[in-house]
Amino acid sequence: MAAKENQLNHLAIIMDGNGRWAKARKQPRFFGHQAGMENVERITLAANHLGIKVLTLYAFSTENWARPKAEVAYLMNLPVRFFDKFMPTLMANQVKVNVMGDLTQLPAKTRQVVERAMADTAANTGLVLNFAFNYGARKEIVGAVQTLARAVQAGRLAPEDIAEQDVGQALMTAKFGPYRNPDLLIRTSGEQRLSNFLLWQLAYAELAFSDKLWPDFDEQDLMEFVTNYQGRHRRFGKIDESDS
Ligand code: V0D
Repeated sequence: MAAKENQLNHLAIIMDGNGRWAKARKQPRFFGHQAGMENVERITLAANHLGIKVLTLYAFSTENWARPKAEVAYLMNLPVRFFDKFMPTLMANQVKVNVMGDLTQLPAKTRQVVERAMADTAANTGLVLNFAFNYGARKEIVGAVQTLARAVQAGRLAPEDIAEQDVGQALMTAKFGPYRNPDLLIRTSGEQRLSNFLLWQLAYAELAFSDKLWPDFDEQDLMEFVTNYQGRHRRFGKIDESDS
């Protein structure tokens, strides 16, 4: 059966406000990252129960290598801690893990843990939990352009035949098939910017902003945004979007 027009299949979230959350409690930044990490589990399970197919999460701090060394080291170790703590719950709920971004530049331990989590959950049939980690949209698009240029050089593709679908196919979201483009983007913490997140894939997405800081954004908030999306979308469900 075809998915309902107003079904939210792919939700993307920019998880912002963790540092501010910690500061408000007179705690160091990592305290906010820890609380933010715990909220990833809570929102993942809630999204799974709402029937969302793909949840893409972006902590745009990953891109920000200019942070103090100790903080970057702490952030790079978050996947290790995340999977240590939550893998049993992810398995019990059939959550499938994907990580998109430049994994080659990561510390060896981080890359191993990430690759192992993807392998261990590969057969799971529930929600796809997709982390954008060491990810930048422009970098992703440059990679797609390089893939297409190689196809042209090999004589498999003519420049004038390059279509939107070809670009979409060369992006890291291609593996999500019909769900490759987010239907809705939520950014927490009151900021209203894309910060180099999924520039191509968000072309037709609804954009929504919450003033809540990420550690405070709970199941109830998610439910409100999803319900609102479905309500708004019922009227526009007939408008067809590009499938690239
Ligand atoms: C820090 C809120 C889990 C944002 C969430 C550096 C601030 C907690 C992961 C994670 C972050 C990433 C990949 C993976 C498994 C888990 C994570 C970052 C930040 C980016 F395979 N939490 N988390 N990644 N924070």
